[in-house]
Amino acid sequence: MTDTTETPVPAHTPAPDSPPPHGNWGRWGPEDERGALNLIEPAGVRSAAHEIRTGRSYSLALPIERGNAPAFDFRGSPQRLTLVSQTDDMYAGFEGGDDVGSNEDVLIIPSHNLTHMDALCHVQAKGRFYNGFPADSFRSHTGAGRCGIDKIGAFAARAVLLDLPRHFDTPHLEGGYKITAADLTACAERQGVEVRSGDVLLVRTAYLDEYRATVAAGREPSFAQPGLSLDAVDFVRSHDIAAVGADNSAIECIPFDDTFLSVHIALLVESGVPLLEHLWLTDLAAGMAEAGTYACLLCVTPLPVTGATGSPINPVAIV
Ligand code: UVW
Repeated sequence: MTDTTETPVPAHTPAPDSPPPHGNWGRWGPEDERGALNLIEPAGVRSAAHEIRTGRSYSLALPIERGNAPAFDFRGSPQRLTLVSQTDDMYAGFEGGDDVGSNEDVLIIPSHNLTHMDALCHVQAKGRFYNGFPADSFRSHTGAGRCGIDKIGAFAARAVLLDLPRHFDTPHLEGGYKITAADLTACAERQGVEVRSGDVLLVRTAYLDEYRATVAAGREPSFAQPGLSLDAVDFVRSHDIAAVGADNSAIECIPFDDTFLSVHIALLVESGVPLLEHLWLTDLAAGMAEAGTYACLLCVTPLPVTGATGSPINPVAIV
């Protein structure tokens, strides 16, 4: 883990320009680094617990191995390296250790590769992170001085799943499809689920199903992905969503809507809404359809790595 003991946290220089007009800068105070997660109220979590119907738990994480999701080349693949094994006699010399062995490994997992959470420092725009923190509060040696994943903490919340392929009666949304606010509203209405302030919004596109099937068949997956358009950001903001998750690589559609990383900028930077990416939502969607509910209790536990820009996660949804 990075040693941060000798580097002071950079002072918060107020943004020189006016804050984004529709965002959340200043809403929870000038020093806030948790953003829209502040919207999660204990009463909402209790109500989610009361909505549990079957008591079944669903992991939303992909297996951590090569080939399960697309990744930029610079991120590399996850690696499990054996550190010692029972063949290494590492306890020789310890009293009673001659007949005892153990196995240990080292895990190298890029923080933005498989199922993961983006911290609010992951993307900057015009030199600013969420709440106007300066982009140079991130340093190569120490990582994020502001808005790192360690500022998020573990959380539980009410979550709502919007299953768009089911809504549109299609196996998966097409690559590049731009999900709109109207799509999300219509899907929620059809599913009969109320979206409330402080909810985590889970958007299923079935992109990962299609990606994995394509790779398994030895074909080249398409670069294009379905995902949120800039228009859908209005749905997130108007419902005061605490975090957004999806079964694609970047929450947003690829090619990007309008400009590069436009939805990342609107959600992470302007609104302080953290992102949960490469979620496996297919088993949860089937379980919810069977249970006749699209709301659940969701527990998310990013690793508290000081200064990290994101973390692998294994979210658990209880239906
Ligand atoms: C980018 O899209 C830049 O990263 P992530 O996939 O972690 O959101």
